[in-house]
Amino acid sequence: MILRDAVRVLVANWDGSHTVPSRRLYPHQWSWDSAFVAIGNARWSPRRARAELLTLFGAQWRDGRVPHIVFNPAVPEGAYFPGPEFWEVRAPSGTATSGIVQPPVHALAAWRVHQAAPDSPDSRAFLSRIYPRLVAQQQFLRTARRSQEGLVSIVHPWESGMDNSPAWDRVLAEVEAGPMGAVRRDLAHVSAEERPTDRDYERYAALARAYRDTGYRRAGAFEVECPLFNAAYAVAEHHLALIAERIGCDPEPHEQEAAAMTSAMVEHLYDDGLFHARDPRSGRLLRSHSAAGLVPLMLPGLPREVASALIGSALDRFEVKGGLIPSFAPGAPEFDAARYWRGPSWINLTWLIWQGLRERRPDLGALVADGMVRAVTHAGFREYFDPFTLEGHGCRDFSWSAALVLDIAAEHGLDGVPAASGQVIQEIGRLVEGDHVGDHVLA
Ligand code: 2M8
Repeated sequence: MILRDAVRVLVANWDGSHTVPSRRLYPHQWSWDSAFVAIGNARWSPRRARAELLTLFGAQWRDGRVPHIVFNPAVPEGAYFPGPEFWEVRAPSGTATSGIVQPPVHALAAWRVHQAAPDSPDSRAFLSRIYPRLVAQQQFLRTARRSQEGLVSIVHPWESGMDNSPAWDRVLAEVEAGPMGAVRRDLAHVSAEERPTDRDYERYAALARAYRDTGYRRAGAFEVECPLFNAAYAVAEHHLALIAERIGCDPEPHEQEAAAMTSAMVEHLYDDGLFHARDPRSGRLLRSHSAAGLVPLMLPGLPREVASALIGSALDRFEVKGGLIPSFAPGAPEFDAARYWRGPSWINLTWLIWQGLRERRPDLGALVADGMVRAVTHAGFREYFDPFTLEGHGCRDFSWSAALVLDIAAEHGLDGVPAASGQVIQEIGRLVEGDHVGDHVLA
């Protein structure tokens, strides 16, 4: 049964205080993966979900940045490239980390984790503990990454989470690719046709090295304002407002910040039915057909006509009626149904767009929720899926695919049975494993 199997994947990928995205391909803790994992774990073990986020924020830097990878010292250097020796940096806690970030979906996750057990004193204490850290995470982006137009930029394709999206091709083509200086570990686990090319990897390594050599301060050849990243930032402010209210702080500044970001996005990133990335240096829009451009549907303050146009694009350009949302529009020449972020459907990206769709178009929301469940039922908890055949790609037993299905089951139901929610998942969690985890992190 799908829910039991999902919990099993999450239990198998748990490392005592956090969850690895995949045992073999990604053997450390990743930033936005942990947020999605916490959203799913909250459904059967709020305790474990709280530990997941607190472990990640335990590696937060003094400037507020939350590194995109927190390295597990027990895992050998050669297990993942680029590992700690490449990044050459430690968090104040002493833990080795990377020096770049990922989309800030963590305030949303923290609120969901709280909502799973809203009356528990542990849950309230968790909110009070994590709130200042989430605020510092946003503060880092405002201080280090904000342009005059009020948008925040990313300095590496890995920061987008959608690493080799065709949306980055033009900017990446300008990056001088030196030798990688290491052996790629990913190809030992996943077929080369489903991963970025060597050329991509050389450029990723060159960009990360250049940023590292400025002390992780100055952007190099890659600096873009990504619609997914900026939408995540605004959504974070909305959730910080909810959290602030709950713990007796002032929600108003967060609401204002969310509204300001929403307006800046509409003014500078929106064009003709889709949000696009922008080059902050030239002010030019980097038009593409990336599904990142649909993620702003999550913004509650989006003007109605913009939301309707996005839904139109979801239907026409992304063929959302099929149930799964491709990461890149199938009609575009760069579309590739099997290669990493160049076309396949990902559960986390589809889930984010689903958040915006289900409020505005419950019929499409239901279709997409069923689509995600159908994909994992057909192919297992794969990393990504062919949007049309549902064939699974990338690694197996992938954490966020498992976690978010638990959330979908709780919110939407499974096989048209809404009662799949709540208690059933908790019961399965209890059967699969006891809840005595992460005590050292929560203490
Ligand atoms: C992928 O990215 C990493 C680099 O961060 C990689 O390819 O090695 C992306 O899908 C990213 O979004 C994700 O967080 C990470 C771990 O699942 O894997």
